Amino acid sequence: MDYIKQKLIDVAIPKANKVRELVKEHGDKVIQEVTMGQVLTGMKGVVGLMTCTSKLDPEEGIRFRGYSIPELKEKLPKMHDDGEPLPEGVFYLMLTGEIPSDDDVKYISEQWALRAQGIPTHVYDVIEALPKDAHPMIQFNTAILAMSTESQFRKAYLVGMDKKDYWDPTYEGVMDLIARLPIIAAYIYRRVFHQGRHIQADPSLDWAGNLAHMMGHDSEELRRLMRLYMLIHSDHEGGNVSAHATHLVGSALSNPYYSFAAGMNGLAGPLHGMANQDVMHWLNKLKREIGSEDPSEEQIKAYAEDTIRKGRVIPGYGHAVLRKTDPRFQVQLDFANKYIPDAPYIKLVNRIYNVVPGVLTATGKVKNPWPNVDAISGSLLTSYGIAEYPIYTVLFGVSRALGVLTQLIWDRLYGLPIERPKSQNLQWFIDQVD
Ligand code: CMX
Repeated sequence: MDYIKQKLIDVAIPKANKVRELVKEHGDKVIQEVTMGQVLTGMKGVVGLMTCTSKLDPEEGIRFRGYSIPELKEKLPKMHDDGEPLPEGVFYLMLTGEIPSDDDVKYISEQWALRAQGIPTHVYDVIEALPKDAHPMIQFNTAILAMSTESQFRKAYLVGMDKKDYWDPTYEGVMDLIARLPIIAAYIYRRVFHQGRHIQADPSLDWAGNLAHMMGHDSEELRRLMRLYMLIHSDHEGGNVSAHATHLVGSALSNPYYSFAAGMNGLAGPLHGMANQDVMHWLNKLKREIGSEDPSEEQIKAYAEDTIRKGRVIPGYGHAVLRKTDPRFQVQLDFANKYIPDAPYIKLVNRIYNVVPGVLTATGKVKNPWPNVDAISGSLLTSYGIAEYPIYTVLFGVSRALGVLTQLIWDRLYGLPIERPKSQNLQWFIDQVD
């Protein structure tokens, strides 16, 4: 058996027993009071999920299995000493709870390169049947669903299997899916933006480096950026829309492809992953309407205030949980300051950072006026020549697979049941007050 699967069994059995014991022995224990406000404003702060891959602190930001992003940069295996950690490493960490060795990361990289080879031709036919100007997220999500013909979970389920074993074909499907996503993403990118001139995968490259390569960008610096991008977008606890949707659909024992496609449909919303594309539209409109490539802070402030006055959101700012600058924003800014401090878009991002938090705070209602991950990611990619904004959410999705699909494997290792919260009509809520 694959040694990672054996490791999972060893780690998971006592934990799954603990979950069963908690439900059996302490199922009636009240763990939290929930307010009307919480339920009616998106269930913020309501503990309704169990996720072990990462934890989000409002002040500090994300920790992956207890490790902050700076700690990951120090501890996870890298291609080069001064480079960025390999996303294979954060996947291993989220899956097993342990920092991987160089060999573990190499093993995963090789597994993914091997599994990437089996994409059936109908997946490409389905993509080609869509108009070229269909948004890349439409093409991406359609391709994910088309790949579900390969689902090992569904096949095993039809044959019949013990509930305790659900996680095993889920793991196989997840590994296949993650392996294939960079190929699908690059295929869509080259189809839409490069006249369909596709570039073959190079199996000797790492997962993120290969994605950059297949997109047609082979500089070492861009590979480093892609590794960083894939690392930091991979997971953000269990309650964000893409993770929660994947988990919810997965709780019906839908196969990993269906479950992940559900998450990606959520990621395509402008308040979630599509914000990275919208930030670029906002920046460019700002420059156009001000009539300058180098707007001043006063001009940016007036433009941001105008956006608010019109009842619109400033993309890339605010967060449902975070209450400080997103460390995923900061680590990208550090990267930009190291490699391309003078890039015009980075200067603009810095200027906006000086101004927009004040504008949002002045509204008196925005709970977090600070930048999130999306406030800079597009500016970085654009500065490196990936200036086709609609592909940004697809790249976010490729990375997000690492976290939400690991969560799905763990849902099945824990043996979590179908999710079914109670809903009530408006009168019920009014009656609570009366
Ligand atoms: N610009 C303008 N108004 C904003 C705002 C922003 N960036 N962020 C929040 N607000 C507004 C909300 O729309 C809300 O207004 P109303 O009371 O009139 O409805 C009010 O401030 C309170 O909202 P909140 O509690 O601070 O924020 P929410 O938890 O409801 O929403 C988020 C969080 C991210 C959806 C919101 O901050 C937003 O719309 N940001 C811009 C879009 C964005 O960058 N999304 C990406 C998030 C990260 C990711 O998932 O990738």
